[in-house]
Amino acid sequence: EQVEETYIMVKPDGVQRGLVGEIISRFERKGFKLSGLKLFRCPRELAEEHYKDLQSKPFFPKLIEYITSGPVVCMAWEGVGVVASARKLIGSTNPLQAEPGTIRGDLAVQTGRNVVHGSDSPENGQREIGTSYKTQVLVFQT
Ligand code: YYY
Ligand code: MG
Repeated sequence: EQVEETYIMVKPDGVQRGLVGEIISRFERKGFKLSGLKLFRCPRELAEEHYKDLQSKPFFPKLIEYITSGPVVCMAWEGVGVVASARKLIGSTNPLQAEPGTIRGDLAVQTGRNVVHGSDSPENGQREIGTSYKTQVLVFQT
């Protein structure tokens, strides 16, 4: 078992609804280590890079529109097994199918407004932290 990192992002609806503290608190209480955090408005190019695996999906344009619609809170979380565990804490993509007790299960109803992102593999964790967290956005407006 080795320490890994995952990229967690509170999406614009989560920030707007005031759920940042609630979401951070769930990862803190679980016992993972917060290793980076920033608030920014994601530029279109970064959003497209972040979600590049979904480029061919019919919902891609709406997804990019949504994720760039307001400020997001980007985080890197660290720990043994954090990638898979964070996905469990977050719950299924469709909040109506997400178990009660999960973030999406407790706090959301729409797939297109599911309040939080979490990496699906350690490789994507590294990639997404590199894309959205470490990239310097020199001109940004929240
Ligand atoms: O990893 P996760 O966020 O649970 O789902 P993905 O399949 O990676 O899709 C990313 C993102 O796209 C999802 O959180 C909402 C949106 N989306 C959508 O709007 N409609 C779908 N049918 C599937 C996903
Ligand atoms: Mg995904």
